[in-house]
Amino acid sequence: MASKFVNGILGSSFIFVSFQSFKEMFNLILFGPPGSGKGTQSEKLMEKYGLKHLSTGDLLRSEIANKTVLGLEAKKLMDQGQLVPDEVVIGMIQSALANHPEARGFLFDGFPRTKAQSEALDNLLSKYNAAINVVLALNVSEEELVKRLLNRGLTSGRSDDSKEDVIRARIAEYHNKTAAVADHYRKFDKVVLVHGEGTVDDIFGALSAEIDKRSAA
Ligand code: B4P
Repeated sequence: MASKFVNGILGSSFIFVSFQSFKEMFNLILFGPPGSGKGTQSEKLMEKYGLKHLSTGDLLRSEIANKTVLGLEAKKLMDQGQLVPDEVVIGMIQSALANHPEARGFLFDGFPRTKAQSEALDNLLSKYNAAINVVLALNVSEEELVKRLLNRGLTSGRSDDSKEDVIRARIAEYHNKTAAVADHYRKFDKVVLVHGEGTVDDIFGALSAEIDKRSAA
């Protein structure tokens, strides 16, 4: 399955370019379980800080909308609440970084989601003399996550939001594979827990305060 995906991406959009170094970058990971508000807050943060927003969920949904081979294979996994293979999303992020040499920094939303993706991201950024500055982790209870995603499913048309068992499978996948991402960055003292329940504006205020502390330092 993974190699089929990799062939798809290598055959289509995988690009090799020479790396450009930009030392002043500020790179942020917005972290949390499905439905914790990563997409919602990313929209506001990229507008405020001028960061380039990279959402692997959006990139995958765009492949699905365009009915590419990669998108059709990804949809099968996403519809079961499973993660897409590491090689696929790492390839997408590599291309996206290479395509935005002008970026002041990146806001990674929904990536990395496994330990292997975290290590690959660190390696990619090091080629730009850059690193992750902070991981902002949204903390939301499971019942609130399920409620939000079922609610979004009423209007979004997203098949992975319409069934409670798929939503619970996504949350289980998060605990099984994605929680390791926070463990990885905790070793470097880069993880900050932010309460993710309350109004969108209050949560945005708390996230902004954490960024301001670090970007001013
Ligand atoms: P994603 O697209 O990353 O999305 P998500 O986890 O569903 O949601 P997010 O946390 O962004 O929540 P949102 O702001 O929208 O992933 C989808 C799938 O793609 C994954 O399951 C996986 O299969 C695949 N995938 C993606 N990246 C991958 C990777 N790196 N590796 C492998 N597979 C990958 O908020 C949700 C809802 O809550 C919205 O309706 C919003 O309006 C509402 N909401 C937000 N904040 C709120 C608040 N404060 N109060 C009340 N409601 C709120």
